[in-house]
Amino acid sequence: MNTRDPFNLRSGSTAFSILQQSTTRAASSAASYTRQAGQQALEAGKQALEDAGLADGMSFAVPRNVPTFNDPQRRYEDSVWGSSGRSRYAENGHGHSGVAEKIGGIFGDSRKGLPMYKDKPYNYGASIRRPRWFKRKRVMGSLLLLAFGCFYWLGWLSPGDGQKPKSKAGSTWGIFSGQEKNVDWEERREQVKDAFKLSWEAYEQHGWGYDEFHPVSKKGRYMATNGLGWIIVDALDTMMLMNLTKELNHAREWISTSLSYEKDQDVNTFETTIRMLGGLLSAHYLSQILPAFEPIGGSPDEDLYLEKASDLADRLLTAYDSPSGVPYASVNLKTLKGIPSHADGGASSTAEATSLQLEMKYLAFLTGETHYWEKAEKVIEVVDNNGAKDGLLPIFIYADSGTFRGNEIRLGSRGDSYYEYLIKQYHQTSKQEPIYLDMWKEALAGVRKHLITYSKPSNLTVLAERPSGLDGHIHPKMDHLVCFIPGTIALGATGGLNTSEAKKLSTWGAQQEEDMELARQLMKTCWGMYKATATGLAPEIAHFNIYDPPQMMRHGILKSPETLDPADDADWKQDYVIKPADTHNLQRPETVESLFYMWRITGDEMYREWGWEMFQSFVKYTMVEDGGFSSIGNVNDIPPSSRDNMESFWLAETLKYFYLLFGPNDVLPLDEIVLNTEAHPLPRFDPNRKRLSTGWKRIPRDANGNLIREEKETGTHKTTITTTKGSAV
Ligand code: DMJ
Repeated sequence: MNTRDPFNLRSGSTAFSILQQSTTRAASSAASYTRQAGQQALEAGKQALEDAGLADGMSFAVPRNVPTFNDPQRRYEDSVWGSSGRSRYAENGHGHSGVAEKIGGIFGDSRKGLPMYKDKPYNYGASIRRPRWFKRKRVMGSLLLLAFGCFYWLGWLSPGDGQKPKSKAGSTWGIFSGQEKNVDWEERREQVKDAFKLSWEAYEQHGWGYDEFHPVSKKGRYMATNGLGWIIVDALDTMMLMNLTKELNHAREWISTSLSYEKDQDVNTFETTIRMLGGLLSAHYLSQILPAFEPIGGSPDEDLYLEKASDLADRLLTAYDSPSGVPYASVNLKTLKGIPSHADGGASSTAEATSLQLEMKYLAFLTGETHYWEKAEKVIEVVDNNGAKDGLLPIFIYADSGTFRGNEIRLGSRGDSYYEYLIKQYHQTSKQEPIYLDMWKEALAGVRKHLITYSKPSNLTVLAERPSGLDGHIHPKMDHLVCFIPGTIALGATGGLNTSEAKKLSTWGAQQEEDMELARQLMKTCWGMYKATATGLAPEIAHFNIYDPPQMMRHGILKSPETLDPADDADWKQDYVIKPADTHNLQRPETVESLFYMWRITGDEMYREWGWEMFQSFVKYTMVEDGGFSSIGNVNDIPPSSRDNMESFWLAETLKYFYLLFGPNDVLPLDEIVLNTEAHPLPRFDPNRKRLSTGWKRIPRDANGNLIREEKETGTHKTTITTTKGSAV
């Protein structure tokens, strides 16, 4: 039985009311916090200026001493994340952590006295490199400190006096935004951490080592003898970001002593790659750049994460040994044999076959082993050589022939992450592989042309499906899975920069503006999937009422309401149709994932507020009373029935994205990393440093998008191969 109850679920009050109270508390304390923090910033700023010999002539005197707090956890966070350190309230609610102390971590030696992680530096040169955002901390710290002091001096950080904030929420950017609206985002972020801790504690207590966890029945299940680390490995990097050292040590010990991939077990090639390989690689990456997790030499398993990753990747790579190079759906970890899918005529899912590249390419970069790179990129070449029209791919592909099965097109299940990995591959290799940008642009243009339609009566933007190919009818359905797309479109438009920076680039233009608008509209539709239900949680799938004939985006853009009216009888709710089979919620991450990108990229605080509403709904309706969180059966039932299952992506993705959404923007800057499709952060790198480069070229297309192949016999004569035909609608 869990004893911790941060959301006070067991007190008789609802979690929601407790959250409301804590929100109010946080808001009222924000005023005194900002005043005190501003004062401390000035003190620290003066100290810094004095240290630099610049403070002569300042007309005011401030005490040189600032409060000191000795909690090691707080010292760690303050120093690791620099400007990102949250305010740490003392037990009695007073005595906020000094900004100066946080900034001390930037200026001073942050390593002393840190909780050390028993590992050693990994000696592949590239991986030891600190990312730019880490190196920039001192400079950023100085600038932020001065800016903070100035804002305080100008009275902009004085919400306690009842004055309105001086700038609009929509234009906010960075650490001050929450304070302007009296919202303590750090407090909210801390609540996400509490939700993670509750989930983890329940798992540790009742499901430790199991790959599945059922928090209501308090049981677990192995997917293979003694487990594959499905939940533990997937959660590693979230624990690192949250600095949960005790929990992380336990996980690491289990990986070191209990995890073996030498198992006569069939596993799904894609899921094992994105969750396990991705989880190990990101744990390796973060352990290189976060001081508290930096490896220390000498222990027998000093390169634990990377060794496990290489071992696993070698096994997974045998799935690619098909006649075409497209991986089989599954692979046996011991016999090293690829296994065709038992369904779908043996075809692999297209998304699954094409969302393995970020992981394999990073491993190739780390180890210098080019075969990881070559096998993964070969898949994309084979897929692209099918010449799918307008960059939109059928959702099944045969591993034996490398050709598509059927012509069903969607960006939901089985289609989704193919598109995501196009733009992310371009970013991962620091824009050295324009081929993937080309493919991304083609696909996004295809989406606009064939898949974007409008709902009625409110003209919400819908990314629909084409179950019979581009010539067939449009099916106005969106899996929740599609909701990764607003964030990915925004990421593609700005490269991960916020729009104010991206707009200064020569590459910015009308297309990027249009892309951002499409991202905003789709974000609203995904948000509506939550707002339209009784619990405030999205169903697994939403259908839409659309016009007859469908109003396609290519016929003209329709205007929708700026905001979604929360009233029960609001018109826009008629646009959504939730079918009985689709009412469950698996605590999926895609919408909060997109909110995170949209917040970082636009700086519009509305996206954070939407995320906060969502988070409260998750707490209210998916928390299990005596421990953990579970997916639910029906988003329109109050209270909803529990499905008694906690997916690993709840820890790996959903809570991580909430945590990042409510946290500071300098943690994992989007222009320096890529997140794999399971939310595992990997660094961007220059492939030339390891002599890695794109090993293929696209077959040219004619004006209609058909492949132009050169006939081998003559070597000169060109033949147009007509591929899938255009759309009829
Ligand atoms: C995750 O495993 C990944 O995000 C994947 O791309 C899609 N499905 C789940 C989450 O919904």
